[in-house]
Amino acid sequence: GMTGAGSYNAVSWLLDRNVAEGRGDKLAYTDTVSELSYRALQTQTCRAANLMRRLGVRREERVAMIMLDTVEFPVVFLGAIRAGVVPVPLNTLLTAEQYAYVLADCRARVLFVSEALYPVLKDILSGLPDLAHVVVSGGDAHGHLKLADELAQESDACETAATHAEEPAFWLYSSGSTGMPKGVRHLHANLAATAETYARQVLGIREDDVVLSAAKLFFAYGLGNSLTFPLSVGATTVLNSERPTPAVVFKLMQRYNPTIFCGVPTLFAAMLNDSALKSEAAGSRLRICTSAGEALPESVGLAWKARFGADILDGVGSTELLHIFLSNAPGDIKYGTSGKPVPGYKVRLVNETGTEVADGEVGELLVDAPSAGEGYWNQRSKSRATFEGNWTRTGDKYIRDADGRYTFCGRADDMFKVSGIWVSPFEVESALITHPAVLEAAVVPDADFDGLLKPRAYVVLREGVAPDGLFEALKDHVKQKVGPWKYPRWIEVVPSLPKTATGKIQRFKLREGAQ
Ligand code: 3SK
Repeated sequence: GMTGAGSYNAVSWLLDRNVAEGRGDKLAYTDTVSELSYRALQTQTCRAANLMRRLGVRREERVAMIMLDTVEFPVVFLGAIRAGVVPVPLNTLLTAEQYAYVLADCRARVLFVSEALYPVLKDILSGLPDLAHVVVSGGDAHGHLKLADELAQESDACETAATHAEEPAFWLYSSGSTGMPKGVRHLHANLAATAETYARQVLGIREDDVVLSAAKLFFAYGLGNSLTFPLSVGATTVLNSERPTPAVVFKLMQRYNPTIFCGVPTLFAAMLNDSALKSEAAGSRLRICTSAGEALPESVGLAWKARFGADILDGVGSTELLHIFLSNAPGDIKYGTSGKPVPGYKVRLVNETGTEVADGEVGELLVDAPSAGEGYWNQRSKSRATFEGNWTRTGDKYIRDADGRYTFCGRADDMFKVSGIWVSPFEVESALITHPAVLEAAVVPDADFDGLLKPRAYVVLREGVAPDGLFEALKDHVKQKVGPWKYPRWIEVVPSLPKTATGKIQRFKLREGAQ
């Protein structure tokens, strides 16, 4: 077993097993520039583990990663875990101040950084007393160590640390809707827990799959899609270091013909609207797609299925729980819902007093997850508020129907009452985007002349739409779709919506602007 006194290192299970079972020559990764077979990935991670030790990093210490999605990412991430060192992959889009906070918070001993991302860091590195080395991947090393040169000095032979299944293997920072990011400590056993539940039993990933994920490896969603899941079955992963625009994704689809594509709703919608969609070859081998980050509108799921013949499995996960715990399943899809609990996960909907609510009533979603993080680093009260024994609070409001399917109603703190009746911003947004003029929408409460809360909408229009007479049409549209009191009293056209790193709309930012 994975628990108890015996040792368990996630890299033995995820990676070494592939070589032991005869998949050494199979392609594990391509990033359009470099390729790594399973055997090459095994030896490179051994070199990386040796490098960690040579640089003086001890077991349980953290190394930070600010790296683009290239083949060096799995080498450093799995190399650290092999050495019993704890990698902390960080969002590649943070500001210098956010990096200064997070690097100090996790006390990184070594920072692995892609050369293209170095400029934002150069002024903060001297203010980090725990940081002993910077290792730069690709291009100029800027006076620091160069990853390729350092790996080249190391031996292919290494010792895999005899870690415990229940010790922290890596951390992920959770952005949340407010406050500084919090470091979630994830255990060695958590990787296999997501692979054996969602990936195997819902997604049905197989050895012959070729996976392409728009979500990057530093996100929990991308880490599962592009590392845990494909390695767990010996499949092949295409990594994309660029921003995943429709044009970039279509080009990769044409070149590599993935069988699984993992996207987010905004991207699926943008791809369906893009002129590159006409390229016939793209997506011809797709057998299934996944969506997370925010709820997938029904219209997008149906249009995608009609164009590509592949379903999108909409699911919900979190950084705290590592991957998806509620999902639609092949052959059991209801677009517009988040589906049912993933096998191995239990969910509950509770009211403010902690009592379970009946079908058809809104409650906060709690999850009993085999892949839950151990807690937030150095955040006792936030850990206690989120990780309640076996149950993890998600902060998401859901409703369950008689078939046991769950539908998203908004963040616990985004709901508001109009005329004494709860309004889910998400419900009004969903109605707005069924109007042909609207690409995206966000709804927040705002006070009217009488100081009473009413919905205010921010909309991103589709290309070429003229706003004349549009606002009245949108108000009527919402009244008809979801009820007369829910229509947005004010509508503003914006070029884009503020979103978290995982694609969730940051309504709190819009609320601050509104009130
Ligand atoms: O945003 C999600 O639904 C998600 C899915 C998988 C892993 C992590 C997250 C945040």
